[in-house]
Amino acid sequence: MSTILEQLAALETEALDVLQRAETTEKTEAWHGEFLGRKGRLTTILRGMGQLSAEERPVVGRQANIIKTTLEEALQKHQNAVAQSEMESALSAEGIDVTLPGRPQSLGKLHPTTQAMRDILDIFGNMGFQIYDAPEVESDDNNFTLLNFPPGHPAREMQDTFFTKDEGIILRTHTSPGQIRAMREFAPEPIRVMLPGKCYRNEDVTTRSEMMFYQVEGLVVGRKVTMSDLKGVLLNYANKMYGEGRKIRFRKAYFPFTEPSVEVDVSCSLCNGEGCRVCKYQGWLEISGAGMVHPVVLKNGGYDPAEFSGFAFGMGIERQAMMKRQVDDIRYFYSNDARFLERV
Ligand code: FA5
Repeated sequence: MSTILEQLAALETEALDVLQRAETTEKTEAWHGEFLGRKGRLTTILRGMGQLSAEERPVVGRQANIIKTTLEEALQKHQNAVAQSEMESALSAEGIDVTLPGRPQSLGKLHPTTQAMRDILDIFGNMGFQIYDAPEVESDDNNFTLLNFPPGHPAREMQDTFFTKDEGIILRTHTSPGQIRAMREFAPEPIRVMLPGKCYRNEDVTTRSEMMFYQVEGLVVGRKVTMSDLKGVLLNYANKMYGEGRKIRFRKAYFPFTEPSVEVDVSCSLCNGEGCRVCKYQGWLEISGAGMVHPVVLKNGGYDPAEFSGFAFGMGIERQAMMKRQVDDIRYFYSNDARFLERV
């Protein structure tokens, strides 16, 4: 009898020891099979009870039951602990650290041409100008003839033109043909409009020139519109666009549709007119062509030049954006390089 009791005691010690080292549910199940299962080691020992006497059997049987209960309870406790720790490690593996900062989302931004156009239209909008939309595919008449470029006039060569298959229909080379459209719509009422949009010129592409670019045209017609009004409007624009304290200057120029005609410069905002790399050491940057609307154009628009006068100006949007954001090559604008578009 004592050998069976010894075997039982040894089994209990070993089983409890092995159980402590069973770290997974799988291992605890294997432990159960090995020690307590139908073919397990406890059953195997108890098979030897057949050889015991009738007095010995209940003693051994009681002891075997005590050990079985002890082992089952130990298993239950250990299984709970293993399940708990397995759950904790699964949770921490999948876990979300709510204290981490969020990942920044890239929102995209407006194209620099759109930004410049909006800035410009905002400034003139505050001066009471309305936006007037005119088409990019234009008649030769509106683009040239009615703007006082007679057929064969050498000034037509100033703007290399893209023609269409249709006789007399071209891609507009500037926004000025919109002047004729606006005047014909509103005459004889006074007008104050901005005409934004794309223009096309069959030119070599260089750091300063594209074949497709944007302009915005300003046009004011009324009974007493003067050159000083033009200067006041453009000075106010220059201060709003390039910062307070800007000066402007007019240089004499030639456009067939304005008389007198000028090129308008703004004092460089970077060097304050001292001269620097951006203004090519001139102290001035060109912002616009401008002038008083030519009497022939007023007449073509439906106004009596004896009674009405007007001024007009036309500026290149990319060139304004280049000056404001210090971009040195116009070709970046439409080459779709995201690095440029993100930077400016
Ligand atoms: C004109 O187009 C006139 N219609 C402007 C005007 C309007 C004068 C009203 C008087 C009254 P010009 O050809 O200079 O003028 O062009 C005006 C501006 O358009 C230029 O100063 C420049 O900023 C821009 N521009 C002209 N050609 C290109 C080009 N190929 N690429 C980019 N910008 C251009």
